[in-house]
Amino acid sequence: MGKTRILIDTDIGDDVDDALAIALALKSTELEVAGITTVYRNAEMRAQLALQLLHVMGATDIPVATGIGQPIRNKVDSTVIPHQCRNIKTTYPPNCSLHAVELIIATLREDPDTVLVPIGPFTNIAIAAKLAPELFARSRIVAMGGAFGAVYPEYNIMCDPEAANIVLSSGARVEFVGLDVTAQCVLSENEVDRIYHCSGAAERYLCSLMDIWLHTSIAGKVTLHDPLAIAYLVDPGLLNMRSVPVAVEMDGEMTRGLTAVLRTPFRQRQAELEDNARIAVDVNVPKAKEILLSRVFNM
Ligand SMILES: [Ca+2]
Repeated sequence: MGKTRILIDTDIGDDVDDALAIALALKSTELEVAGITTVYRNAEMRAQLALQLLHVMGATDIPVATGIGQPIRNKVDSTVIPHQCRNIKTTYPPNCSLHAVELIIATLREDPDTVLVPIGPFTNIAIAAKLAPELFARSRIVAMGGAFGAVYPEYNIMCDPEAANIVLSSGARVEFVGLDVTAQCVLSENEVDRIYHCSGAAERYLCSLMDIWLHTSIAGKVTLHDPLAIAYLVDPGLLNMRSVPVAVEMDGEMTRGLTAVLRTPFRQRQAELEDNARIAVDVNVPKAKEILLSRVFNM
C-alpha cells in the first residue's frame, strides 16, 4: 500500500503533544509529511519551534509555513511567546516562502488525496476552505478536536468556533479525534521515567520539551491528544469511529465552542440532521501508547 500523504496544521509550543505528534508522523513509514503549518497566537514562534524539531530530526526538507495568529472572531495576544519556544537559541531561516493558507491549498492542488491533520484551532484550514472550496469538497480531514458527549467545549474548537463551523460546512470528510477519547491516553509515571532515560539526540530533545510542559502546565501529565490523530492514520483499527450529525455551538455564554452531537427524539427534526462527520468513540489505549513509545522513543 502507498503512503498516506498528510499536512499537519499545528499550534506547537504550548502542550508538548504537538511535538510528539509531529515526531510520530516523521517516524511512521506509512505516512509522508508534505508540510507543516502553524496557527494560533504567535504562529511565527511556533514555526521556529517546528523548524527546530525538524532540524533535530533531520527532516528540514519538509516545508514549514507560518499561518494565522488571530482566530476569526476571538481576540488573542499574538505576541505571547509559547512556553516551549524558550529554548530556541538559533534563528531558523524559513524553508518555505508560502503563507500557511497558500501551502495548504498548494498541497491539496498537487495531490487532492492529501489528508489535512489540524491539531490546533482550525483558523488556517477554514480560510483555505473559503478560498478553495472546490478542493475541500473532496478532501479528507482528520482533526484532534471536539469533546463529544461532554458539556464543555474542547480547546481547539473553543479557540476558534467560527473556523470549526466553516470546516464542518466545507463538504470535506471530517473525522474528529475528540478529547473524550484522547484524554484516556495518559503516559504513566513509569513511562515518562523511561522516556527520560532515552539517550538519542531526538529523544533527548523531545524530553526537554516534555520537561517544560510538565513544569509549566497545571495538567502535570503527558496526554497523547494530538499523537492519537496521527496514530489513527497509521493504524485505523486503533479507534472506533461513528458517523453523526455534529454542530458547533457559536453563541452560548458558557458553551461557545461546544461540539454537540445532534441526536434528537423528535423524528421530524432528526430528518433534517444529516451525519456530517465521523467521531472517535473508543480507543485501544495500550496500542495507542505502544505506537508512540515504540516509534518515537524505541521503547
Ligand atoms: Ca495542539
